[in-house]
Amino acid sequence: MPEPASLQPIRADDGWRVPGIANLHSHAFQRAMAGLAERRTDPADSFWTWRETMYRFAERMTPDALHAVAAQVYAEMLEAGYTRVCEFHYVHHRPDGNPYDDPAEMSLALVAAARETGIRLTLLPVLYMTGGFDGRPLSARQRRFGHEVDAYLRLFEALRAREDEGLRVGVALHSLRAVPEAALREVLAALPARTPVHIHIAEQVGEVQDCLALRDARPVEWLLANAPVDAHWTLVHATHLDAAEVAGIARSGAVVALCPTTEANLGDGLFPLRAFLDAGGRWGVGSDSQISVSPVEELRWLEYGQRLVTRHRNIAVGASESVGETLLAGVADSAASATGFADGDDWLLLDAAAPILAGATAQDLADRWIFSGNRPLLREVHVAGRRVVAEGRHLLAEAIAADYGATLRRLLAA
Ligand code: NGQ
Ligand code: ZN
Repeated sequence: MPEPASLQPIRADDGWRVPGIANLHSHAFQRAMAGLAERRTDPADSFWTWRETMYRFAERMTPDALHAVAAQVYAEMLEAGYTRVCEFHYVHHRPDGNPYDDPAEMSLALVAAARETGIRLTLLPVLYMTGGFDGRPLSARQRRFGHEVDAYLRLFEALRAREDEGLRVGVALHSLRAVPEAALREVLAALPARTPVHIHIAEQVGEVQDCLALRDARPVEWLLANAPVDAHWTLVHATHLDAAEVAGIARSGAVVALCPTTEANLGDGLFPLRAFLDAGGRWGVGSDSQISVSPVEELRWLEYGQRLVTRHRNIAVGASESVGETLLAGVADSAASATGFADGDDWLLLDAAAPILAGATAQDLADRWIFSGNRPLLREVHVAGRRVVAEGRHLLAEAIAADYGATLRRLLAA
């Protein structure tokens, strides 16, 4: 694995230079429903009732709409300091479940949006086959997500043929709920070495219970015993872990993708961060449902969640006593293996003239950036030698927002 770019912030004439941040988990289309699932639909609202609302939004997505929504959210990601994004993409087919003439059409809408905005895209077409651990068929609303293994591998290969300096293609298994054991083995056996593999795992207590009932093991326990989990794997929301699972993930070298704002929004539960750090575990963050598109907010809440339950301060520390430095080192360390992109020369320029950074030094910059204020401090963002954000704004922000606005009004009227 290549060495990560230097983490030391560099003071330049016009600001502080820091490395770009990898977004390890995104469902771009969910940007269109951010803030629109905050009304009670049931006295016992939960992740599962939210999911029904989410499915209704997914149903409205067309290739053009997905392109407009993804361009908006990718531009927002760049403005916030994410320079690579892992897109966990499962809205593949027409709403009735039939493939588009080109089965890659929805995927290509995401590729086009990434290219326009300049973000590096790790596209993870999702394998989604069943509606639960019991193998029940997909519901009507899930049908546009589904593939048989052969068709899935054809999609994967077609996308992989397009890889270039801005695009990597990996594999996503939606979850153990959605991918039967035989299919999991068949897909893994067909992959080229070093393909990034991502999976949703153990986000909800309900899925831990179902997995125990049907497979006699907890999801992470089952996965570690039945799949060749290594540093190319990313376990998304490994929220519910026992001590053996914490140690097992750390030993495997896999990365855990944590999405603290989404996990809070959906009422998932709290990841055992301190135990995982003690075990030497690797982790990164993701914007997931896009209710927040800000690595600063994800990192802040990763730490704050721990403070609230332990009633202590400064939990995420390691080689450094600084929480900000430890958090930024964590996301930098996992980025290359989770995204498949070497740590390149992507960098951010923080506004040295911002009052929040008055008198800053290389030693306190990370803590000030992550733990104070609400105004984005980014002036510029550079990806692969191209400046894509200037004075805090994506260079195409206006046109992209106009297209997004028109698209959203259409979607909401439908
Ligand atoms: C998703 N999102 O695929 O968008 C999931 C919800 C599921 C998160 N897990 C659906 N945050 O897990 O079945
Ligand atoms: Zn997800």
